[in-house]
Amino acid sequence: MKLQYILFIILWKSVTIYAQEKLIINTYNRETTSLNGQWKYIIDPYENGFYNYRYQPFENQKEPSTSAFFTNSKAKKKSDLIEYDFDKMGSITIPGDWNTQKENLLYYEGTVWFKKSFNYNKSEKQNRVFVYFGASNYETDVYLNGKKLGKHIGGFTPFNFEITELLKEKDNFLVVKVDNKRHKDAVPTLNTDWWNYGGITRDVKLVETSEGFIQDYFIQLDPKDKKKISGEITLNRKSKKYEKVTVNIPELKIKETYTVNNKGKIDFSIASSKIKYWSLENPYLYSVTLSTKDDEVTDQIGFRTIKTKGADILLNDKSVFLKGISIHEESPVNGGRGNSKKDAETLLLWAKELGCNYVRLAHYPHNEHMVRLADKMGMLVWEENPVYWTISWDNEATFLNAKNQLSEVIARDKNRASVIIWSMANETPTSDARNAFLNKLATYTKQEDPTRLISAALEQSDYKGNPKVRTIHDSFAEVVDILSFNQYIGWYDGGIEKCKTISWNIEYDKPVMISEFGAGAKFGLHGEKDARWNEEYQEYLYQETLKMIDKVKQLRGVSPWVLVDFKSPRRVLPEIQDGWNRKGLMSEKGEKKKAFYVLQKYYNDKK
Ligand code: GCB
Repeated sequence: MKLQYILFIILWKSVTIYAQEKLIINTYNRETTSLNGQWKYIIDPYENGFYNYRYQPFENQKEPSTSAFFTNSKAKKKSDLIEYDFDKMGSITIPGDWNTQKENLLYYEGTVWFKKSFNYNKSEKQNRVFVYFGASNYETDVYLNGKKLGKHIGGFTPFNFEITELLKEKDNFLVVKVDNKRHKDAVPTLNTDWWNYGGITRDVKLVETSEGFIQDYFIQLDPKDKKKISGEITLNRKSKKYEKVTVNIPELKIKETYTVNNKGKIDFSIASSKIKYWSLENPYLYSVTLSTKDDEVTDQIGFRTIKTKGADILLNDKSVFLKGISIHEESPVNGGRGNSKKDAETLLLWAKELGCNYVRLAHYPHNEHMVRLADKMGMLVWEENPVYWTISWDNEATFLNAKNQLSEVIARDKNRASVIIWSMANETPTSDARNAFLNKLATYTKQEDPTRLISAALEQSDYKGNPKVRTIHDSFAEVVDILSFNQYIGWYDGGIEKCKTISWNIEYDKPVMISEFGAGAKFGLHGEKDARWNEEYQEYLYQETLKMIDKVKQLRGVSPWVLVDFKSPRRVLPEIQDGWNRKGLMSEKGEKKKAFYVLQKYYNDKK
């Protein structure tokens, strides 16, 4: 009985936490109203605006006290006691992390409240309106006009709430509580090697839709037949009058109308012999328009296949070597969490200059501009779930959280031709609980998207106790389509000379990818190649590592660590690190270190 009760509570908790409204995809191509700009904010380390002095949440009260910050109350009479006032507070730019905008918040981990007031006129009376967040780190509670819309957990994926009933023409106030405290059971967990930027870090917008609208679709080349475009489309409809959906790809002279089933869904498959495939040389995107009686949405979609065969990765049935680089989502030159189109463009152009045809977006989903631009540029992409190092593998809520974050990035990016790999995790220590956790994530991913490859950045180890021969000893290697692993021989594992002594025995007939290797170097620091932090050390390590990994016969890709130096509180060495992980091939200001040219040459020479 007791156990049943506990199970019920766990289930109830997980359902209440994760029962999210379904994502509206492709808000990028819809008419939206931006709520970006200046927002008022209150720093609230004790969560005084959320709990009363008995630590009971105000939102559980029938009529929340005016002390609750989400009520945005004002003293009306001189006798009123209200101990806050958003409108008298300072402003902060949204989207944007708080750490780099406010000096006193550089290391802050806790709650900040944000408030935006706005007026809104719907274009049609019966229309619906949603508020959409590109991402906000980490735990987000959203309120409109004093009423709770919902909660979102996870720092790097989009979410939305319907606000049709609460929205007024004048004086709406949207209050958002964001808490970036780290937790052992969270995803990621307490320990990472990147800055825990807090705040509303991506765009906020209002999406106005008709009563029945196209919420979601997954349109791609039929993985089994390159002469067919297939897909599914889901409507969100209040009434059954939305019955038909038209798929229009003018360039292919495709225009077909379908009737939805009782769940508001259609599945379709259309033959066409004239499809120009999306490729690295010609990243061709078709304009695909979906329409109902009064909704229309267009997307730019590339059609390609991605598979593996033995040790080969096949893009449109042709073998490809992934010339990659790992990237963190930091704004080049300006610093802080990156978000803008310009940030994406700078990073991807640097990767292109390096000779890359592929990027590993580490260690969490990056913003949508990155993948959209990769689609246009013909750059392949690895997207990663922030299951990093030591997650609470036994905790069901942690699993549901990881799964939910993964589901949101898949929902957002499943129509992007550039995205070829969903990565489950990074450097996770093997154990039964971890294996079960990752297996469940992989099974779920294959169900959601059977058209892409699965991987995870694993770790290597000695082969049968011999430190000179390295292998992968991890049962998750059986599950992945691409066998990726990180290795730091010459940096964390001995000196550079060691690279010359290592050989590999990897017994899988799968493509192998080295998802990380690297060395720290401070831009402008020159000297002996055996002295750490010199650019020459990093240069030499790249030379020796590339020779060493070329001995892996199944090697089909590399994404060294990392394109640009990035901020990390773990990196405290004065005069060298000063809060920066220095493994970038470029400094945080975009200056190229010597190793940049080593990798560039390797990629340029590689077939
Ligand atoms: C790793 C991690 C990465 C770190 C890097 C380092 O293996 O995957 O997140 O930043 O090493 O610099 O130590």
